[in-house]
Amino acid sequence: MQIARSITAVLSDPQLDDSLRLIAHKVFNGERITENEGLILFEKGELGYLGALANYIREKRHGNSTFFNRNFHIEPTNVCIYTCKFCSYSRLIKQREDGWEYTMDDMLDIVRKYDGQPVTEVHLVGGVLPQYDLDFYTELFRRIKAHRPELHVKALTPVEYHYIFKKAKVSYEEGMRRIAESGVDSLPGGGAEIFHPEIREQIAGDKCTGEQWLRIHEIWHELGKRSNATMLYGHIEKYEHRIHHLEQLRQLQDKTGGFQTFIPLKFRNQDNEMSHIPETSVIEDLRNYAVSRIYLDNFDHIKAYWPMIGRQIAQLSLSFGVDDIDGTIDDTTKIYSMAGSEEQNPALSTQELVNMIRRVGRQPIERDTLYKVIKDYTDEVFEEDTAFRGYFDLPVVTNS
Ligand code: V47
Ligand code: SF4
Repeated sequence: MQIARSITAVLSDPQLDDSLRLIAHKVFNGERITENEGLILFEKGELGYLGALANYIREKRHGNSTFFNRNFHIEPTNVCIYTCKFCSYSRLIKQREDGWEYTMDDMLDIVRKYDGQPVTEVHLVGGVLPQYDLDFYTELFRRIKAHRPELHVKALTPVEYHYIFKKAKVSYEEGMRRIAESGVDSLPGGGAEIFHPEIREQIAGDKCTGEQWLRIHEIWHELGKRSNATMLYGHIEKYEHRIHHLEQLRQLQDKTGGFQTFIPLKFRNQDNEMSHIPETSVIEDLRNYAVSRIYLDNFDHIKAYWPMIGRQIAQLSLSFGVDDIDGTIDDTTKIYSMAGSEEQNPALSTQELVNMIRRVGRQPIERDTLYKVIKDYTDEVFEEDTAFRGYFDLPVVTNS
């Protein structure tokens, strides 16, 4: 299913710029594009052109399949020793009475709340505080696994790992080995922001560097484990910084093959120190998904994270290179509602996710975190589903 042009229509367009035609030929032939060509795509590629190329790759890899999972988040705290300028969620230690700080029992209670429910993944990430150290987290992961061994634990980013390993005086290698032993199954993609030091310094200067982020993922991959990667875009970075970021990821993926999914994260500007910067347009968001799909030829999946981008753009993105829209979430994350996302209480039932995917002509597939297919919902009929009628678009069900 295509919203716009096909790659063959693009290739036969007599008006097409020569450099864009060359790139389209490369994509059609399955060849890798260079950094300079990536930059050309960002600078000159209009939406229809980029969509045609990205959709060609997406359908070659996955056909119409569109992946989602059943998950929930645990955010241990929103108090943080760091001061990232884009963060709407965190509170400084001196304002800690405005935030929350869960104990280990609080977090185990959240896990227990899902007993008997068919969730497959817990995504655990939050602020950085001294009491959440290596011993605390390894104990927490062990106890989660002891309670529910089959629940996939996707936890913490190099931002936390760098901090807790330094505090425990262990090397990254030793630290990641202990983390794997304690039950963490995979790493989420957070904390990547923008790797380029000139930009990172200005927006997230006091936390781990881009190089450290990449090194921790590399060590994790060497242990035979998988992880995701993100990029925070649409603030003070330029296209060249986005390409630099994508290039670092592509190089590491060539080396290890350990990344599963790339998740572009649109900067949301409510209540943070960068609120004066306007947010990107929907067209720029779709262009960014498309260039990411084209550039990262060694990544299997591109994800649109619906609590951040909103359900409707997530649906549109499925024609611009995206094949995954994350999961049910169950209103367990505050990062994006506090930053101004239209999704103020993010929660979707399986039925709602399935219908979102069907309404844009794609096939809904429930996956586990490692992309093993749990269920193909293509022909599923929901008894209570009175809303869905073929491919007509309907107002998205809201949970407010
Ligand atoms: O690293 C914080 C971002 C990330 C804002 O791996 C913001 O499956 C936009 O990484 N505007 C954490 N973004 C979330 C994350 C993630 C989300 C969903 C799925 C996965 C996965 C990973 O959120 C942070 C930061 O880049 N963030 N504040 C903001 N105002
Ligand atoms: Fe802390 Fe993460 Fe917010 Fe940065 S983005 S201030 S590390 S919670």
